[in-house]
Amino acid sequence: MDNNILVNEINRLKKEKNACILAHNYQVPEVQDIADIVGDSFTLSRAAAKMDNEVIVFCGVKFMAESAKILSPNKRVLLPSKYAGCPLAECIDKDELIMEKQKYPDAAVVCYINSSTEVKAISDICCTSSNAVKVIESINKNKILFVPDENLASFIAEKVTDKEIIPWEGGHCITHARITIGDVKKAKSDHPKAEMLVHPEVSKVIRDNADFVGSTSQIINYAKNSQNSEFIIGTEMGVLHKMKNDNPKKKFHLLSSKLVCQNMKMTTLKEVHSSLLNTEHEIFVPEEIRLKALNSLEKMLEIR
Ligand code: CIZ
Repeated sequence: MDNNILVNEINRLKKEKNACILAHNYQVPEVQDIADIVGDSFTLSRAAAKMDNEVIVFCGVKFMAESAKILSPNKRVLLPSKYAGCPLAECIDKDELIMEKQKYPDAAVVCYINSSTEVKAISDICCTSSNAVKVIESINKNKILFVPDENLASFIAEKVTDKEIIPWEGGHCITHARITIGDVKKAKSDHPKAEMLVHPEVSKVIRDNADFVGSTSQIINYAKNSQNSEFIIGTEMGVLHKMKNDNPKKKFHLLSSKLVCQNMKMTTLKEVHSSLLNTEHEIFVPEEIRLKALNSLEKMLEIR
């Protein structure tokens, strides 16, 4: 089936099944284009909780679809590509977190949304890259065990100086970790007038060379509101689609051609179509774990 036919079929099936499509900012352009909402995991989690469709097709990776299911247990949540996982979310499991918690019994436990449902279930509160600083500031303990992204942990530690942030060592996003200082030097020398905008999942040395550090949505908004007309973008290439659409007169350069997340690219129009047609691949979360993970997600959603 060619793409036009697939798009028509997807739209027909959406109506027939009372479904909505949510797509992460890192999805391929054609999947972003058929989505009802495109955003970061914070925006999409909130949207999933509010939508009254019976079916949510979550174009992203597994932990995102699971978060939608945790927040919307009565809806069918479908992940079009069943192999779309997140290596960062797999950096720590429940047993490792239990052991880490025993080392720091007086610390509050904050998990990044890029974590498994089991890890969310034994954390005090969850956060995303757009609200991490606010979430940490809201906690009335001075010691925070932060899992699993150590780069985001070090970014937060620079912003919230009155708390001790204990990172989970070795936890990082393999896509953002590919960027080297050599990539930064090359991009800056190729585009000397450009502002460099990066995600907090990059390492400190890259972050220290940036003009702005933020989540995907914050990077997209920054570029829209900036007076500058040229940008070097240090996050997964999927964000460029919206940025270019929103700002046809501005120029965007990917910091490195290595900024491609293979897991995010697994979802194609074909998978979305097949997911809607055959109800593939439905996400299930055992109720007992769901309720515990819900607690950490809801606490996050209460923070403005
Ligand atoms: O929070 C998210 O959705 C991720 C993984 C990145 C971002 O900044 O949007």
